Amino acid sequence: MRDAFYITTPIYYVNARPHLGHAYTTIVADVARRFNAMQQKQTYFLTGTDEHGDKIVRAAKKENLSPRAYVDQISRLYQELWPELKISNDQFIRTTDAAHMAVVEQILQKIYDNGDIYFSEYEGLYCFGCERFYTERELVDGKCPDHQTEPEKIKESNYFFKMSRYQQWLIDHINTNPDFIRPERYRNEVLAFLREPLEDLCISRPKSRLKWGISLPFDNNYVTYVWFDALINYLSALGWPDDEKYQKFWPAVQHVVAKDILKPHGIYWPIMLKAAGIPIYNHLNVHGYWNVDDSKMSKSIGNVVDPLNMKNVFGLDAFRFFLMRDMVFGLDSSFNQQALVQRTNADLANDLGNLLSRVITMTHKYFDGVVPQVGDRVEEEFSLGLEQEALNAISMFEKEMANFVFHKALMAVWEFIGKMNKYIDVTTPWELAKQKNTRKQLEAVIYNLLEGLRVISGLIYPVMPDTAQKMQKHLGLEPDDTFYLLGHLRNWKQLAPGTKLPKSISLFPRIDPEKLAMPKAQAPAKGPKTPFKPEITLEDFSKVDLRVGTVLKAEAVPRAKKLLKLEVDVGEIRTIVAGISNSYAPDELVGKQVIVVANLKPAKLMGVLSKGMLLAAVDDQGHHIATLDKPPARQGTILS
Ligand code: ME8
Repeated sequence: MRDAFYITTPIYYVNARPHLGHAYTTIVADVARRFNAMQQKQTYFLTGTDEHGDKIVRAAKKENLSPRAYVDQISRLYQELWPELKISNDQFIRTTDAAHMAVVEQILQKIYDNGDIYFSEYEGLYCFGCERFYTERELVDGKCPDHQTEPEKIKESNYFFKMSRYQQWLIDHINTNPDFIRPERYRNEVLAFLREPLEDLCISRPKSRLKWGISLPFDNNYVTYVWFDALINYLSALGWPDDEKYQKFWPAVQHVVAKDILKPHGIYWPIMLKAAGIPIYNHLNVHGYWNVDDSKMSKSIGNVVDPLNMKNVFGLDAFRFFLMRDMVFGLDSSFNQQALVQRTNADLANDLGNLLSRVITMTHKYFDGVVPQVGDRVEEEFSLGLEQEALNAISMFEKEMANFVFHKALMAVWEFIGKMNKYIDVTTPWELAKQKNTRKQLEAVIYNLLEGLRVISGLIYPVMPDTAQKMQKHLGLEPDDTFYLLGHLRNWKQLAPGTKLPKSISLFPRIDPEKLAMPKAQAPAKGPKTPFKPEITLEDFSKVDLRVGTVLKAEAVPRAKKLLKLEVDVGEIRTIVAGISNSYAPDELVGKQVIVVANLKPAKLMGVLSKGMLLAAVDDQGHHIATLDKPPARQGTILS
């Protein structure tokens, strides 16, 4: 039986549109799947969306949609994006799928029956953004480290999962399986966390507070905590416990996640599996964060990278290559378009593209575009170890890919590309072509180069599937999946002499950074457009007093969910209350120049008198404050 390989991405929350970070993780999983298929494993690839919980209910409310309609809308964006990025997932799971919900109930019941779930009253610090309780120790300056907001103290009766019972078991499991969590820095992080006593996990939410979730099978007054529900997707997708898929692919599973969700995957999940008597997953592969131009990607900064834009501007394979080549898996990386242009021009247009076009052009020039015959003796003499170099590159590539060290796997391929160029320089085919008696040598050299290109086309396949296929066609091969098998790539002399090759084309045209049309804005959100309002005259418009202001102070309005109280200098100091705290932390606003409607009739909001209003755009990502193209401008300047 062929070895099995099952790869998963996180199931993404449907409270935001897909961005660069989601695309990266999903491309990593796709590359890993394709690579494992090259090793002739039987593969299964799962991705999907996480659709329950408070966060989703709040996002739906903001859009004036029912949770159901809202999750359908955003989940669709993910489902439509993946084929555009050539993601080869076998399944797209949604936590609102009936089959998934049934499995969550079964597993909860199993753990409950085993005595690992108990009912208790609990008072603790709850972060509504994270939908979880925090311990004092986990807070930074008394605030949630992710949301920079102070958690609220709440008291509730809830169901708890006895994680503490399995703490020593998990430590032992990690110690005896050193690459269970990789790279090592994240394994160490989990072990460091496990040095402190593990608290039991609250796995329920009372329906009085949250209805949008999976009911606990043993108490209908509660829904399941969203993480307990979400993690089980990895099992429910395979039809646990009886389906053939489950038998085949579990526990040959590898999860891919970023560092933000290390704890649920590195601690809750293995303990949940252990408590339910289910074998533990093979590996947790954890990557770092993509920042953009060295800042955290954020809606409020407006630097969120849309993967479809990147595909449209740079081409899909250049985008995929850049992500895999530039990020050291496990560390943070900075995304910027100049680096993408440089990488594309140097590695793809120059190194790879030129090599292909050079060799194909020579084949046309010296052999009318036909793969030459090779004899045995001269071939030996003129091989100069190229076949061995190819084998070395394949071995290095295989080792690094298997360990998720993608940048090094690609470096091995590019080292071989360098060797190919050197081979051309040393054998000087143009000199061999000048003399009749070196025809046999010329045949051997061109044949070897074409073979080297065949190996390269196979090795780039997981990262750049389209380019691999284009290269195959140029080598006179019919696109065929068996072509990528590592076993085939290791066999030299696969190209059939006599095959007529198509004329060369440029694989990757050089990008001129000057001429690049970078889209500034994201693609407009799908969904119903707001109709335009009735016409007004200039006179009507001139009644609105729009002023430039600078935010001097910002703070949350106590007990208000969305309101921030701002002090804004518009030539005089005004207090303005704005409903934007879902999109902006107070600190982000201080110092910003904003546009203020200065003559709006004052209004009291949650006891605070607001004298004016900020202009902001609102879409499904939240608020985007209108500001000046070239700040600073003088406070109080009139806009016209
Ligand atoms: O956490 N750089 O969903 P989520 C790299 N629903 N990767 C990034 C990234 C960035 N800047 N931003 C996001 C959830 N990601 C849960 C998961 S799984 C059972 C439940 C990627 O939508 C990365 O993979 O917040 C990260 O772990 C994931 O998106 C978080 O996605």
